[in-house]
Amino acid sequence: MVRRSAQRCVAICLSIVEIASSSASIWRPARGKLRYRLTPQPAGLRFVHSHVVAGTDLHRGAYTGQHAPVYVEPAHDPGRYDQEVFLTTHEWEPFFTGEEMEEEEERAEQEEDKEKREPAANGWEVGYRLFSINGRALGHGEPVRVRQGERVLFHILNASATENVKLALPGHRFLVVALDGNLVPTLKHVDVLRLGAAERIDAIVEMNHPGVWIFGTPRDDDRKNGMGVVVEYAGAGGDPQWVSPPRKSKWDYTIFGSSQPAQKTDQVIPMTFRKINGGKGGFNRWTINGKSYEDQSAPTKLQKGLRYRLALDNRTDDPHPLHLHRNVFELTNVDGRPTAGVKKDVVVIRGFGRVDIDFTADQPGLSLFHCHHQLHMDYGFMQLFDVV
Ligand SMILES: [Cu+2]
Repeated sequence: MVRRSAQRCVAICLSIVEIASSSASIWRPARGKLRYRLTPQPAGLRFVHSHVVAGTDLHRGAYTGQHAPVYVEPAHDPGRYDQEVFLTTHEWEPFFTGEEMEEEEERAEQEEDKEKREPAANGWEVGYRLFSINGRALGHGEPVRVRQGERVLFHILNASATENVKLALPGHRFLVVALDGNLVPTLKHVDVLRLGAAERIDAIVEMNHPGVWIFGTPRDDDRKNGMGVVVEYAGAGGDPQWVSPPRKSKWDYTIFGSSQPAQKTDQVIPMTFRKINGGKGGFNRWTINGKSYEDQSAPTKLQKGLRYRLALDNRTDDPHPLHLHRNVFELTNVDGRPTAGVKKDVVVIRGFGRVDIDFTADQPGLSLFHCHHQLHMDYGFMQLFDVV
């Protein structure tokens, strides 16, 4: 039984702000008001959301609608687009289920790792009845209105508590220009976008395929339950059309990387993630280097100014959207593929995957590292760093 607290926490994941609290989070009393000042930086697409612990209560924290995208406009913007459109995905009416919610494709990738699965039965997962973009189920909001020949800059945020999402727009490709608000070194076209919980993508679409289309998830059930928005060309009519994207459109962060080698690091910190299966009707617990958050005796100390590599090793069959507060990190290796220059604050590590992320410890004080999947975070998947 988790008791409802009279407090609410709103996390400011807006930017690298120095707020006199451990993880750039602020508490305010129920029905209270809070005013604070900050210098918006760095430029790019950011995410404000509740960081309250939900535990067994699916009406708290990131399960709720307490979220918003925030766009810090760059001081200099070449403006190579005709209009900007903000899209935020979210799921509603969550429920506990015994079924694993992973995607078919990810499950197939993990077939070979099956023998590594823990023997105890998997604990509760979270499913949803309704899906939305910008708070409306597909067909219930205003369409995105475009004209042929326009370049539309989409700012997309996955504000899910637990879900990774894929999005496609039939007949169109996305030119990805920024990930988590940070410009990518190599602009690339993709057919399908993938966003882990809390990830953001800025992508330009050239409107060169007139019609009325569904911009939505390729997962048929989720799209039918609302995960989509209509894109309508001026002068086009009829029902919105959906066409499944090409089958082999695998998401790969490294295609956006630079060919330059990554900067040298001063120290490597291995972080191994494991799951203690909760069994039928129980909750899985999560450990980092053998310890859940509540069993970690002290924050991991980092020395100010040094460049660190977190060598992330996922020994579980679930993908995890891993987030480090108050910092922007650089991806330097994804499942054995070296890369550089892709700067993010959330990275999805696939089941049994390995990712290296580098950052300079230039934010003094405490910063929280955690899985952005609410159920994982609430059941131990967190660790504090302390830059001294
Ligand atoms: Cu996780």
